[in-house]
Amino acid sequence: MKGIKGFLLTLGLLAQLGAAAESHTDYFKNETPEQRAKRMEWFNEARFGLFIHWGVYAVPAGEWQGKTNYGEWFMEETKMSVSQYEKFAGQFNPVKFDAKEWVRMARNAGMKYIVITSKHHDGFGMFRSSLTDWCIKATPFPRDPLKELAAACKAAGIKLCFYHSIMDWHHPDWGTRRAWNDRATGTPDMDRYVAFMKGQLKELLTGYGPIGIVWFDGEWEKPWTHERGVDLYNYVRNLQPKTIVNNRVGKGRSGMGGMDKGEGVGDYGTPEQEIPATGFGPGVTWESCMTMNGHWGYNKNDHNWKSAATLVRNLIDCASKGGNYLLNVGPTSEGLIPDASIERLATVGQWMKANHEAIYETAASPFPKLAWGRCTKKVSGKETTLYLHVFNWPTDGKLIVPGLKSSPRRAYLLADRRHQALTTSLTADGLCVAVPGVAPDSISTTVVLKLRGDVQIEQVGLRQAADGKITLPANEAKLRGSDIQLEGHAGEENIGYWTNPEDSAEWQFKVMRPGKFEIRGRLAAFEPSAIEIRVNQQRVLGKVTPTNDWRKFEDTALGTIELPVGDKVMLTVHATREQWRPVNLSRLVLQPAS
Ligand code: FHN
Repeated sequence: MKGIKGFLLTLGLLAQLGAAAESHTDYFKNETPEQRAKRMEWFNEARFGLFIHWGVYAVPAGEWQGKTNYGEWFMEETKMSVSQYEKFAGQFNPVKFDAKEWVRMARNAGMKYIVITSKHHDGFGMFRSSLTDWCIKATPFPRDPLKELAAACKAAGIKLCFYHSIMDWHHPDWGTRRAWNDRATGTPDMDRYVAFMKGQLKELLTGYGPIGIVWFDGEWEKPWTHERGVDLYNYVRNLQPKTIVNNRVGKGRSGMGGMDKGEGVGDYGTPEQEIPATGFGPGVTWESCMTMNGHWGYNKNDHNWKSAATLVRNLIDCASKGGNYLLNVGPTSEGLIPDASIERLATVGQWMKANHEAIYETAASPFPKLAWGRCTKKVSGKETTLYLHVFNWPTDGKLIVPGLKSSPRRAYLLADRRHQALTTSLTADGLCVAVPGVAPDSISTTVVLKLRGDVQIEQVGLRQAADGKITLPANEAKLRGSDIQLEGHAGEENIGYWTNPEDSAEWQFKVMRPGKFEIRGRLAAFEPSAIEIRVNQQRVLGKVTPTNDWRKFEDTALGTIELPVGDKVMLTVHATREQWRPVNLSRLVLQPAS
């Protein structure tokens, strides 16, 4: 691309930026918590957004020279020369792109905002930039997709947001120049790069209407610093004071967990491809972004799609921990969203149609953990509404809300238009809600509790249920060791990565009626294996039959064991040392032996 022209453009830019710098407010330092809370309100209420990774990397669609696992990191992973990669622009012609259709699909899925890649790490601008030719102008596509999305979002009341990569493999001035950047000349100059980036951000924040979030990424390389992050944060906020900026503008983010360690910049944390085990308490805002299959950008060979049920449960899981869910699609170079994504968003939308009240404008669950699902909460005046999201429906029709000591004035199924009253009773275990024998919604059924005044919740650990059964779910286990860890999606968690036979799992629970118990385990494995269950001196060896799929769990009888009465009975599960074959364990159920 033409150097001198670029240089002069940047010089012109520097002058403009000088001008822009005059009216500069240091939001990073001076914004009050109240002002921030007001600005973040829509985001905290929205809970659900669409992420769109779209760019020229959609042209090879993840495939090159026999390899099929590429995505938006195509240029970096193939080390293709920049001059060759630029040719993909000539093949990027999204004639089937329909902004209204994309926005309609997002809105019908229950999403309140859209975050689209205005520029990803390959530096390609998905808009008509006057600062470079390495943008949509280099394609045969005569339109500006971001302009059309801005109009469609405005018409539909959806917030448009821009993902923008700080790292730029294409720009000659990005500090860590790639050896395969055969277009770049001279010595990289980060100040000049930042001036260029600011110039494009000015185009994006002055030419496309109000932008809800500037979603930065690619901040991890050395050339980017905390100071540059603070400066960029303020620069963006001065262009659009109401906009929200994620924490990837600074250097505070600690890995995929996404939350800041030490000094951070930005308005909220960004876990990626994972949902935090617990929330971070009121006032800590976060948003978990996730792919629907294994790639962010379009990959025509990736059919490893999550189920719609998993996507709904992830959304509920995030909301129950006080966070947002940003779900990704990777459109094709023709401008189409993959059918598998469209189908899943439609199913999520059906669930949201009946249950959105239990997601939007809710706060985190008052219960540390719930074996059968999750909970979200709303408080208005003296009334507290608890939304119980039931993934694992009680086959005995008794839904126990552990530790809840307050009786609701009303209980009903949210999806039941007549809100027919459900009977409730207070038991030693907590509130018991009498529910239908079969789950009205297999993905997640919402039970609503309307409570007056202060809600009394006693922190109760695991305990023997009224029917004598003791359920030990994976997400209540204390895991000991190097590899063993909790994995899986909300409501489908299991103990996994159990490769080290030294690792173990333990539960503590209350037994009121001691005696002999049959042990049943829900397990998955690839080879025959065995686990050892211990209570005090007892050792029970449970044989595990292969299910040939780590996600395929089967109930297995593992033997019997004596349980004493006690508040903190400890049961541990160990690998059998000789010839240990890893297993996945989703729960143990101890049933009084007949
Ligand atoms: O490298 C990017 C990746 O391509 C994708 O954009 C994700 C989305 O959050 N972020 C980075 C990886 O952490």
